[in-house]
Amino acid sequence: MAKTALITGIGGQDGAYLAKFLLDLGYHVHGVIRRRSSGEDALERLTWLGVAHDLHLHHGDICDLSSLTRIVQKVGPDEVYNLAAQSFVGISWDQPLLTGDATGLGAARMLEAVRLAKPDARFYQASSSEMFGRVQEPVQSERTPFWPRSPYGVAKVYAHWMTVNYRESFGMHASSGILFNHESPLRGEEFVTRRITRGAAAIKLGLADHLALGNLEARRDWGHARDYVKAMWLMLQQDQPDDYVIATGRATSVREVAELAFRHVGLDPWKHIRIDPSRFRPAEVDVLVGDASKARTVLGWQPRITLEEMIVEMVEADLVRLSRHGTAP
Ligand code: NDP
Ligand code: GDR
Repeated sequence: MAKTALITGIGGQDGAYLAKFLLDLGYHVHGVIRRRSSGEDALERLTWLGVAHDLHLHHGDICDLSSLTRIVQKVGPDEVYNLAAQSFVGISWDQPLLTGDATGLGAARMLEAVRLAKPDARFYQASSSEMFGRVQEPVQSERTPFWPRSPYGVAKVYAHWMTVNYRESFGMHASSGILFNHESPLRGEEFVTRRITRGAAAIKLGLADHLALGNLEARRDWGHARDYVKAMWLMLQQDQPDDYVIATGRATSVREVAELAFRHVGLDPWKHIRIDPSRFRPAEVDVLVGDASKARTVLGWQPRITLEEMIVEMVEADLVRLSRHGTAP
């Protein structure tokens, strides 16, 4: 019999790819979306992937326990993926309480909704490499202690431990994926890879002449969202719930990503990139690189798409979108 999945944050980058992945497996896919005054925008990514009409969508908010409980009760999911969050690290210093509410307490609310309405559902929490922050080991694994460096990272640590706690306290099948950065053409426009690919495309098309960036020396372990949503699903197919690092094992600087994107369209990045000091963060995470050997051994998971392939895919998608709409970033 077809399984039923419920995804919070279904309109986001990962939610869209996960929805498509699960639909392709034959799941009934339900999602939680927030009410907006301009309704269509919430489905933009799902439309891009051609799945917007194959889903069951429910209005709810990760800050509103009663809506979440009602949705879980109504849907009766086999699997719940909690992806909803205020996910932008940069803004979490400006909105620390909202970030704590949505990104931290939001996970607790979702765990409560599942415990109350469908306690045997399997639960996935979107944890983050930002929890490692000021890294305590050069390569981070499930055993590396956390030292978050932003209100976002702090909120994710709370959500992570609540997931572990519900597993230990109530025997829930609750797993947490500690995912390192993952990108795609559906990445939000404020994140650095997308700023770079969109900026390179805009300059190439003559819609802009420069791109403002912050810290070029930050290094991240960048993978592709399409590869990473498969790891989420694999975690929920295991007999035992557990926590897994999902990463490529390769760190690359913002500077190098800019080189890749601009060179792809035949531009010299250093003629166009300007440093904007206001884009530096109050506390920076200098370098993150993950050890996903547990996921490789237990889940049989490994990344397929290289950073180079991903950046080309992103630049090409931005060229298409900007040519169509003709707007500057
Ligand atoms: P996005 O920002 O693209 O998506 C977040 C989703 O959460 C959006 O659909 C957003 O809805 C929704 N959301 C935000 N606030 C609320 C709320 N109050 N109630 C209901 N829904 C809400 O993030 P990603 O897809 O990139 O990431 C998915 C999850 O994984 C997030 O929890 C993120 O923190 C985490 N993560 C992401 C990583 C990455 O590199 N992408 C790495 C590690 C963890 P709306 O569109 O209405 O704003
Ligand atoms: P991150 O992603 O904070 O790692 O969080 P982001 O792309 O925002 O920043 C990565 C690094 O690039 C530097 N940087 C810039 N960042 C942005 N956004 N804009 C710029 O102009 C810019 N210039 C340099 C940043 O300082 C940083 O060091 C992402 C999110 O998806 C989180 O939700 C997720 O948990 C983590 O990845 C893993």
